[in-house]
Amino acid sequence: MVLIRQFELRCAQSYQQQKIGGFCHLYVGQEAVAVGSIAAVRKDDYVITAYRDHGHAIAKGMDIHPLFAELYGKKTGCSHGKGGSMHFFDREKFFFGGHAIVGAHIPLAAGLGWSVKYRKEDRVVLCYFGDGAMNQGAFHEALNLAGLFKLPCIFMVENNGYGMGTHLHRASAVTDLKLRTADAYGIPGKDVDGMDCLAMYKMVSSAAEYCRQGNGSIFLDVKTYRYRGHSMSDPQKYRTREEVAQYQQHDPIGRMEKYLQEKNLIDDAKITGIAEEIHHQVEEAHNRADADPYPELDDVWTDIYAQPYGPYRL
Ligand SMILES: Cc1ncc(C[n+]2csc(CCOP(=O)(O)OP(=O)(O)O)c2C)c(N)n1
Ligand SMILES: [Mg+2]
Repeated sequence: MVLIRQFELRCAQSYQQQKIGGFCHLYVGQEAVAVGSIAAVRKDDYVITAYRDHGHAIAKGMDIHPLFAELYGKKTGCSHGKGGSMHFFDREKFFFGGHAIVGAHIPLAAGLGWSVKYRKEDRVVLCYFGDGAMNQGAFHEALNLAGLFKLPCIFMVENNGYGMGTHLHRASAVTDLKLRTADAYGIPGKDVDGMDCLAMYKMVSSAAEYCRQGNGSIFLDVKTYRYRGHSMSDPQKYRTREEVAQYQQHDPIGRMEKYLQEKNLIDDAKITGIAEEIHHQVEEAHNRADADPYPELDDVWTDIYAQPYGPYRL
């Protein structure tokens, strides 16, 4: 969680220095969701998410150098510098993105679930999306099929209360989100505190067990909060500073530190040591990515079709 937090604070700085092109949506405040849930499953389980994807990529074990490089549009980026912040991807680590179109990856998660079932594997698919995505048609189409075919998917809404500047209560007729999947698609749902890493870990551990036993999908309404704006260019006029400060009192990193201190598993020196070590790691990766080369002009033709230069250019 500390690595994700520091990586993203560096991103914010780099964005202001105009090193990052395009959109950049920070995950600050939501770290416990990705970390607690991904720690609860195996390395060969699938993870797929939307555009607020930095935390999931890091929690899934991606090295931060190719992530910085991707943000800076460099050839060494995980998507060769052509995807940017919203399109982190690592097939070998079973991290299937990073998707910019709201709700569009949820059918892909169902597809991954279908492949697991077809191959008779016991993997699970962790699929994350925002509260705004739950009103997209793609969400409903995907959950209908996941419910029908009993696909091994854990669908997690990272319910941070807002879709851009619109509060959930102004966008959804039914705001107890788990009610929307149980009766409609036969997918049972639970609420979970997304500011609590251990709560996430426990909930996803049992959900994964449920899926691996062939019982079908699970839906989790994960209550969380983003401290930063929707993207880097959000003036945040739709909420007060007091509201943000209230959630920051339940900060997932602070809560974990307190828990570990109460159990005598960590002390102040160790906490400072972790922060310093991660600071060096982040600076080193950033500097390396900053010095890396941009893609060649010819790279504009690659990564479009399965064939290196596509069917039209041999
Ligand atoms: C199909 C589609 N419509 C609109 C947008 C523009 N858009 C980008 S993010 C967003 C809000 C989504 O909010 P939510 O799903 O709650 O995710 P959060 O940003 O809170 O993580 C919108 C409307 C888009 N990317 N795709
Ligand atoms: Mg949201």
